[in-house]
Amino acid sequence: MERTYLMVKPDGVQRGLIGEIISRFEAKGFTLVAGKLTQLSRDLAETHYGEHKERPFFGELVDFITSGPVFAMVWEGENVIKSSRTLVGSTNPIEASPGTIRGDYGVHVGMNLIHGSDSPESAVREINLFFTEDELVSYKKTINQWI
Ligand code: DAT
Ligand code: MG
Repeated sequence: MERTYLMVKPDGVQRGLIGEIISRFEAKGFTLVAGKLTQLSRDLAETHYGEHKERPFFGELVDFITSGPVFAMVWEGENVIKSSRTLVGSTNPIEASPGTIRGDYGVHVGMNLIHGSDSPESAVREINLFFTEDELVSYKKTINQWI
């Protein structure tokens, strides 16, 4: 079954939106495989966002993502990578549709509440960056036959 890495960013944690965000993925029908509150080191943040190293906002992005605790998660389900990106919404909250997490709660592109892996390759890379194999819990939910 497909897995993805999702992370409530420091703004989402400060605003008390961890529960609301988890609820959306649970309600959609996905399965939580791992979760922890953690604060990123600069090193880990720079590795995680390595693809944006040359972008003008890179320094600001690393400052922000290390500025407070994040809630790191792994979720599982059919097409969960693409589907969770749809639930998250466009990068810039101004463009994110109402009903998406960024569309409902975000204002500023730098503080867009949540990260979600954008491809199967990034999902594997990011899951391994934040979690060890024994932190990932595999289990069956009987309700899944109805999803
Ligand atoms: P996403 O988080 O939707 O995958 P991304 O990978 O292009 O978006 O960028 C990573 C993060 O960097 C994004 O969530 C917020 C920040 N960011 C992107 N574009 C930005 C910009 N033009 N100015 C400031 N921050 C930006
Ligand atoms: Mg991205």
